[in-house]
Amino acid sequence: MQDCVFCKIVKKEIPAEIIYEDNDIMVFVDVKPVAPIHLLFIPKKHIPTVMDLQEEDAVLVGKIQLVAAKLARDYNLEDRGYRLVTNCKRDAGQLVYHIHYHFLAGRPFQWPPG
Ligand code: D5M
Repeated sequence: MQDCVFCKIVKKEIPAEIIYEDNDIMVFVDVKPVAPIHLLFIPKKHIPTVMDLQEEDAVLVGKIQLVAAKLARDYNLEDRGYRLVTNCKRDAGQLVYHIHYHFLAGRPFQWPPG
């Protein structure tokens, strides 16, 4: 999508600190980190929100979960763990309308979130 900042990162039109990339997904460092490790997992395909996911995207979403767990091991988070969250639309605070999962780690997180 032409005006989507994350599509521009996928196309390498704007820079990002890319941590992982394959045919379907990309992982890069969030520019406004709220944790010592704050990565964004995105599908390369432009999908505005998780409510726009189709049946055919099930494998894609599962893959994001699996790559997150793999990267967690790479970051030696076996003991401490991590949080993987997605904000869907206004009340959740979604600012970028291209699905992204925040991977947060390196400090304890509260529940429920604010
Ligand atoms: O979170 C959107 C997130 O996207 C927010 O944490 C900042 C991040 N962001 C925005 N632009 C960029 C670029 N260009 N690189 C890296 N990270 C970026 P939301 O869940 O929509 O509120």
